[in-house]
Amino acid sequence: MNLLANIGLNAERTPIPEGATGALMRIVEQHRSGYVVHDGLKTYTAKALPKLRHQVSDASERPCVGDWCLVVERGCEFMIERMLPRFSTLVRGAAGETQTRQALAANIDHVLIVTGLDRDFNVRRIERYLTLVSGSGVRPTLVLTKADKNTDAESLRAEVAAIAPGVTLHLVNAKSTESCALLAVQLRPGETAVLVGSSGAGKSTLTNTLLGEFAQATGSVREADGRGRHTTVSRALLPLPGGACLIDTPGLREIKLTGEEDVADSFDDVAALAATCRFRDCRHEREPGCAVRAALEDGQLDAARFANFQKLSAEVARAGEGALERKARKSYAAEMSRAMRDVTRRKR
Ligand SMILES: Nc1nc2c(ncn2[C@@H]2O[C@H](COP(=O)(O)OP(=O)(O)OP(=O)(O)O)[C@@H](O)[C@H]2O)c(=O)[nH]1
Ligand SMILES: [Mg+2]
Ligand SMILES: [Zn+2]
Repeated sequence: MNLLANIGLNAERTPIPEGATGALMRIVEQHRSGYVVHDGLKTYTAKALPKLRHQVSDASERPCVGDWCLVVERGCEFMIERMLPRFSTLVRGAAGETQTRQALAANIDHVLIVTGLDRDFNVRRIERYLTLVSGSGVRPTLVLTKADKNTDAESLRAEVAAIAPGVTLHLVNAKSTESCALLAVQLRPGETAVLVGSSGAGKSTLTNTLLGEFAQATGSVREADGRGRHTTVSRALLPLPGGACLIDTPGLREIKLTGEEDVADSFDDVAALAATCRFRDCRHEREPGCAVRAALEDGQLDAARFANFQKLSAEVARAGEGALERKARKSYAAEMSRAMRDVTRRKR
């Protein structure tokens, strides 16, 4: 149990089911062909029982990096036989037109949203990430990298601080240990953080710096040869020397919302204004007594931020309708299987 604490186990948050068989391990890597699991001492390649991958009501319930699971040795293979409930999950809408969701990481305390102060810099994208995280109940932290390469770094930091009041913000050179020191102490022992951001933003560079002298030993992260080349191809959980765990992920091409986000949380300034509009259902178009329009007119609220708020709100609403449909289908399926069971019972 002590060893598992090194890879983030907290028995209060992840109670071990009674009568459980198998060894408790954490999924530390996820590939197309299978998983890598960690028992606190060593890693093993493992497969998951097909039912864990296919008999789930939503793709986001499939085993993913950060998950705790029970593993059994079968012949010369390790098999993930059972998943333990998650205390948190970072989910996004799966790429493409499908209405499914994809889990990016499980059992995490922190999401580090990484943006490079180069061509990657985009305040609207940061707002989108903050909105995605708002639905997960996980604490976001913003990390601006490549501060060493941008002479305007301080003013960009101020621009980001203005759209994310109350969110911790770090301006770093991801290659420098000193520059990342404040961020490093924020990753507390026993906690797990996941890095998200575009390809080339500096997630793996940051991971290597935080790993310090252990960077080479892991072999799981590679230094990029350029930016935006999708260097990292799979997600990996790495124990940091300070006792926290860090999950490095491949750059996301699409940050699709799931419908479970809380836009009022990532845009609390707009939400506060909207609460003072004369009409409760004000659409902030031509209604009299609209506090949002007034704030836009006197420059108190930035027009681009408001446009993004409208856009993201519409996306959440649309994705939410899909989620409701899924829920209805799920309860219909449960209803049917209950009815079938009743029928077979009566036959007996
Ligand atoms: N000067 C400077 N270069 C950086 C910084 N952060 C990252 N880089 C460089 O940017 C490039 C991309 O960095 P990576 O760490 O591979 O980016 P990534 O986010 O892991 O990208 P993917 O794995 O493709 O998602 C590398 O050449 C890094 O050396 C920084 O803070 N300062
Ligand atoms: Mg990478
Ligand atoms: Zn209004």
